[in-house]
Amino acid sequence: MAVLRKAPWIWVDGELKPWDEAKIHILTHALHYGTGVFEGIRAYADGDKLYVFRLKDHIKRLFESAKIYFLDIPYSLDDLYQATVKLLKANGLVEDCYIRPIAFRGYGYIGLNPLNSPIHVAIAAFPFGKYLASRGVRCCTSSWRRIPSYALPPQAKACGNYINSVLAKVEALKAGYDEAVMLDDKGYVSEGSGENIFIVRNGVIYTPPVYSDILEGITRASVIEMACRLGYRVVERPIARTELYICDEAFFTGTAAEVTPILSVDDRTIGTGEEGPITNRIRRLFENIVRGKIKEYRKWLTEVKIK
Ligand code: PY5
Repeated sequence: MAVLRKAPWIWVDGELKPWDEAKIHILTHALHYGTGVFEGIRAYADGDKLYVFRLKDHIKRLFESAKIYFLDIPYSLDDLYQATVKLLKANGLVEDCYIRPIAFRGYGYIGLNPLNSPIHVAIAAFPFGKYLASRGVRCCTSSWRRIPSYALPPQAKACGNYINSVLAKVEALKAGYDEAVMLDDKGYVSEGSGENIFIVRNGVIYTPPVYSDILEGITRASVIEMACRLGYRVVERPIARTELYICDEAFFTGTAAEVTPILSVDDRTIGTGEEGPITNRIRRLFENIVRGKIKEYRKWLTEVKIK
């Protein structure tokens, strides 16, 4: 069984608690009904400091997800920003980390109405390496469709949404693939189980629009900005399933996935079956940006001195 590597502290409702003491009650509303929202953030180690990638943007999205569910986070954006920095310093880890803030409805009431259950906020940060294989992944199209926003808005990063992603991910793994590509309810390409998707055709980069029921990824927005600045044309438009089979290149983006090449979809090899040149250029630029090596993108990084 895969186990997380522990860190000394977890920030819970305003205080740092030892890792093993950060616990919740069995009757936590969010455990039963998925009534929580969360974020995934990465911090990259460089000597004695960490660079947190787009920390403010992630916390802002946490508040936006919470707003959709009337989940009034009892902290300000700046409070959670400072709490994250404080946690990273307290943990003292100078290695690549994953940061997981979560706001959720706690123990109080067993009925569906969440509004009378207490709201808790926690932030965990722990050592984390690659999420998907860096050389690339083999994908299948999931038989599970991405939840349509008229049923459950994928634009909110809500805990309950992820049961849809879990169905797709497990289906892909059991069929011998690494990752699933989900279609939206109209049959257009939506996203991976936990990543946004891009394809390249004749030098132009395409990615599904928000109305294809995607999470508006922060890595996606970053890659769009980077690709435009490199001089590529980036077009947000619906993508047909068959375009995945005949495109020149395809890749996933996400906090966990970073920039990961897609090598095949439904057993159709993409391009040469290896990372394509445009994907390679974007991935390398991304890797340099997150480690603070490119001056004009330093604006995306929060530098946290650890020692
Ligand atoms: N789409 C979905 C469904 C996601 O869960 C994620 C992030 C993304 C897209 C990419 O968004 P961003 O670029 O803002 O990270 N997924 C989480 C992550 O930390 C959880 C994955 C296990 O990457």
